[in-house]
Amino acid sequence: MTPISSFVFRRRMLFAAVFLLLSLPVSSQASGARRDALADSVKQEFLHAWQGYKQYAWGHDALKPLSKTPYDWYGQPLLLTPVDALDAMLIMGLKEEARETKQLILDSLRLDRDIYVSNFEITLRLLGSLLSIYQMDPDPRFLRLAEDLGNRLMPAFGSPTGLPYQAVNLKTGAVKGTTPNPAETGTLLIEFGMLSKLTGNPKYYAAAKRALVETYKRRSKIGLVGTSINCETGEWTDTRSHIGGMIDSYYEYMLKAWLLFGDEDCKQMWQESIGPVNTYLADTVKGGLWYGVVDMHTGERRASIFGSLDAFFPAVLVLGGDMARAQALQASCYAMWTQHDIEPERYDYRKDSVVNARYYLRPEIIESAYYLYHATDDEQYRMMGRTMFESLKKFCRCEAGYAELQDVRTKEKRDAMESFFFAETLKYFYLLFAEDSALDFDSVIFTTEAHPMRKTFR
Ligand code: DMJ
Repeated sequence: MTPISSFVFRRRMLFAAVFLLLSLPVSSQASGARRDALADSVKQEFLHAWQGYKQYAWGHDALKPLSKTPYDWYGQPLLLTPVDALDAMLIMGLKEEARETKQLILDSLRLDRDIYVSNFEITLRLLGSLLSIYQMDPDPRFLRLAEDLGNRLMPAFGSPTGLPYQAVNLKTGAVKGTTPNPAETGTLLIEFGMLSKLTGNPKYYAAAKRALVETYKRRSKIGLVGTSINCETGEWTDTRSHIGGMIDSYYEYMLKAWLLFGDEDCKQMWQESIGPVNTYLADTVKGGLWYGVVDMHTGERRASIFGSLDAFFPAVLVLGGDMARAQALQASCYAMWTQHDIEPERYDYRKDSVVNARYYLRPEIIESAYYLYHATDDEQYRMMGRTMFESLKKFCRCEAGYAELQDVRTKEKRDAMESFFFAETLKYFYLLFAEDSALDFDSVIFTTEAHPMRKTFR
């Protein structure tokens, strides 16, 4: 089923569901109450972690939750956590926290700083957030901040190929970092594209789309991309191909840019890319579906490594209409999670062993459970969510918030809590349990940082 026709199908199913709802048995009502209680519990945990940020790191990028100290990525604050977290507060109805956070951002977010920032990370965490906040709270100051930030990041696209440099100085526009990966070159179009739609200035869309197209144009004869590319020469510098970190959202944005903007080139790039991904990267082991690592030119298998970042792919498959692979892959992701009650960063699915034991409080597997629940109404995905939420509380909660794990086997904690814990992990848990009452899934496309972009910008 194509994504569009699957949406139409689901809309029809909605009418049927309304009739069903009217005749729900008491046990279903009870499960509805449990669901509300779970959504409320996510909100309480959000407040717990937010309280820690407020008390020990207010005005800084992030909180180190074990030492209870603030942390700024570039030595000077860009308010990464508050900006990334604000739309989650609005979705959860945390009005007072949202009001204070808005004030903090408008009073103290300063962008004219003499620092080199990652074009990719700042686009995801700041630009995407500012635009999504603006769609929820149309205060023109949010759009002005987004436009200012977009203009400061634009020099990144000034390479001879149009593939972006990795870092840009927010004050001077100087650039550095000549070997971006496809995630860095191809995960910009939703944010920059939306900036164009909302400001009426097409230059942002054009630059980000060119970066995506230039990456795609350099795919191998068998249709795959590598792990890094020189943005000045256009030559691949690492030819390993996979769907994990450093490539992941390159695929996600082709599909989403088509669905959000109706961009036919993106549709064509997605349709040309998903076949080779399934042909060469998919790997069935003991009946389970995984996606591994191959050489981009020959398709020869290089490794059987999968990890917490790869767990975004079931959600993308759902959006692309491939329910069978989405469900099979989510089952593998969940098996990876339950082995140690929390997923490792990297896992060898053929050797059945942990390769990198950290857990960064990542959201991807929860995001996929949310998409699958939305598409199937199958309670197993909410049960997965409940189990994962319980393990998170058990192993990662600490006095000042939530802490990453140094090792999922020993559950030793690590002194970090990334902004995406608020922006994505807790948001997706909340949406999985509260679902349509909190946000109409079909009216938005989520950025890779879980910022919902409304489709009605036109
Ligand atoms: C987020 O910053 C984004 O989801 C990105 O696409 C990948 N990694 C993190 C969360 O794990």
